[in-house]
Amino acid sequence: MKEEIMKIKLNKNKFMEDYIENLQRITLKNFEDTSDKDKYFALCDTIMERINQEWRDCKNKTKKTKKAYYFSAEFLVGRSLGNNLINLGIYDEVKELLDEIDIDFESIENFEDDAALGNGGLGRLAACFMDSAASQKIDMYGYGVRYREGLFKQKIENGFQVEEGDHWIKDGDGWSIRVESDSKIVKFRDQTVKAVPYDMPMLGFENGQVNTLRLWQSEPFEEFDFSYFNNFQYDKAVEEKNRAEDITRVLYPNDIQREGKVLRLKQQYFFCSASIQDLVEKYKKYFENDLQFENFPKYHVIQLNDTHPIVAIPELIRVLVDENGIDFDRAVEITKKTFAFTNHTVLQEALETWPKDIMLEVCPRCFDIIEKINDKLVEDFKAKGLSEEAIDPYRIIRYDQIRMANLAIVMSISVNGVAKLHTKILKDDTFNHWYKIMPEKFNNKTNGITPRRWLVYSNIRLSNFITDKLGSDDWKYDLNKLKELEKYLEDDKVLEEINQIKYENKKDLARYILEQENIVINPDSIFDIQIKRIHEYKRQHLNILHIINLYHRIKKNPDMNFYPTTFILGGKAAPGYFRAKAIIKLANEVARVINKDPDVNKKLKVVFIENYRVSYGEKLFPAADISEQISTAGKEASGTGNMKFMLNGALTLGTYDGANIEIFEKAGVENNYIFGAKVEELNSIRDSYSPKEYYHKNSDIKDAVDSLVSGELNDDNSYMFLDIYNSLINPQGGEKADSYFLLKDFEDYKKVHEKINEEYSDRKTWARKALKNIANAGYFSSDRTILEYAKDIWKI
Ligand code: GFP
Repeated sequence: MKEEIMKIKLNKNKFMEDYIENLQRITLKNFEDTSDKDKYFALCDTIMERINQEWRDCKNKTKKTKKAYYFSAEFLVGRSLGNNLINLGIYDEVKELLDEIDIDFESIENFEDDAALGNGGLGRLAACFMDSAASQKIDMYGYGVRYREGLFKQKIENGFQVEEGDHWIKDGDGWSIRVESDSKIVKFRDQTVKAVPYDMPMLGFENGQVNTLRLWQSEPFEEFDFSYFNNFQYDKAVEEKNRAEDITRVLYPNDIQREGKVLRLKQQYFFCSASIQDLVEKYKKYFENDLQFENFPKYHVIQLNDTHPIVAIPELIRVLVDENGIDFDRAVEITKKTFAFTNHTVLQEALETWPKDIMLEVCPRCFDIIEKINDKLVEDFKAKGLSEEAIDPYRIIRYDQIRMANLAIVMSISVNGVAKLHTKILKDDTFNHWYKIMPEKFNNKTNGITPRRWLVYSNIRLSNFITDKLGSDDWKYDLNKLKELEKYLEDDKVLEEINQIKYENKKDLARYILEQENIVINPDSIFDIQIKRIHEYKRQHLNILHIINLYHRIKKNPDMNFYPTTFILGGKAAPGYFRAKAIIKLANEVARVINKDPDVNKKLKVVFIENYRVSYGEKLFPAADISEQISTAGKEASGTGNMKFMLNGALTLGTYDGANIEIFEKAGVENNYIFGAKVEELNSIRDSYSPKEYYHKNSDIKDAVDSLVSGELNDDNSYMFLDIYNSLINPQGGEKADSYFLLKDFEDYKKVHEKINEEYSDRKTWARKALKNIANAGYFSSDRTILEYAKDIWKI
């Protein structure tokens, strides 16, 4: 790999000349009069110019080879500037050059809004895969949606989450090229729109490869209706334009009501249809003289990132049959060889189903096609002698609901989970009926993260340390090389350095948190961090309940032996998810009470960071001592934050869940903190579990749970804390009490915290454990994951 490196050569004088010229050209101003924002955009421009030739070469060089297409409704890219410079191998040089003309890189970097085109793990995984595919020279195109508004911006007002729009491209978009000439027409039953592609370059790490992420934007054919306008009907004149633009206006439109559901399916169909048309059109062009659609799967493999893009399956059949005259059965056979499906969760609510009437309203022809596939499936089962009842779990359409996962499983070459345990659960439980009849399709691809963004870029100190200790930066190309760091496990000086790096990172984070949240935190305390989407199964409320009880214990016993700890939480709640919002309010309220209490606030601090996002994560992961990964066993498919923490030398405090298990395997259980019931145990007690028993038997649990309703914590009459209380021990309306087993795991969680608190003071042993984690994080590189997809599934 190293031999192939072709750092984009930086002719420093030319670069600066171009940069200043671009800056003046795009602003029509003299250098002195330009703003920091101008400077940011001019830098994007200059870099885009530099890579343009490589990009075109990559797009054109390999037309007649098999490529992978990653279809995903989410790409949580974050910021691109720093990462692109790292991947081009010119980060330090450009920083220095800017410095010479008094431009502070960090301040202009802050003008880049995160491209938050995703919710969490699934979307961020897609972004890591784009980075890794390019870095491994795998030809992989991403296809998705160019939402005008990304994931909402989270404001915390009086402890409550308030959502604000996130118009991330309002000032421009330095990293996309609008390729008007590749626009497509997408037809819905009631509306026809133009899909315009915006291409973003995905740069390989110092290897000259530039892949493409193509995001589609929905536009009208006419900007406005002249005759309405002329007749003073101004709203009416732009009605069609607004309807077209609504389709890609916002990520995850609220879909509590039917209109929202229709819009969501429209988004899915919109980007899938445009992408499929794009592929088929190009195929016809390149294979003009040798056009056989039977060969389509030889050149294309489409990886479906969860259920959202599954409608691409009937869409390919539609395009083949209706627009290219292929016979239906042949089209089905071709399609079956083209798709592969990744599942990311076993939570039933996330396995999408579409009501028949909604699909008929959005894309009726897709419904016809799905119905035919379903009929054939049912017929085949009947021919094999299966009863109606035995066929039920396999049906794609049942009670007028279209079960998208079933469609994907029937129509794909591969079905994969995203961590060992998750894949096992898919096989043994969620999709067991399918696994029994087509075991060969099922496989595991444990997730990964890109070490470029999550270490080289975001933790420069640690990155330099590793290069220094290993004598080269080969590890950036092959993360398994980190293993060699183990030779320093007994080297006191090196262990001291590890602690020092962490300490410096913690000081940086403390400064940032002071700036952003106006809270003073002590870098000498333990930084215990839980950052992720807020969801009951992720159990942020277990963390908070524990903090409440800890607070009470310190209050009662001020001399208790306790290493000062800062608990940091962050994450967004889905706008319609009341209880997740209650958890945010609770975190903020607990922080308020504790942080203002002079009896404890030297020992205990709690911070709920506002608007957690990729670029905030880049500051948090490098500074963590403890990585909280405390989901109910069996519920977190993989997790990827856990990997980012590990790579940055935090120890995992986690349950036996998702990829935590593999982290423990690689880094050693003794170097992490494991607690809680395993999935087998939870399965065996599910019906008999009584959280009340735990509540009555354990005074700490009672103490924490009661504080939700004792008046000590104020939820401003929102009844949010009562709702959490009820969910745990006093369930309402048929809900099961404590379905995520917080009270069952509480005591164990408390004990493991005590252990951490005690062991942290042995700084040398701690550093050794951190080093063990870093040295064994190589497996969790998304380079490894993407190579597995390429080899096992895509065969490219
Ligand atoms: C989902 C799953 C995670 C998994 C990611 C990526 O992400 O366990 O790591 O997909 O496969 F739940 P979230 O929606 O939880 O962020």
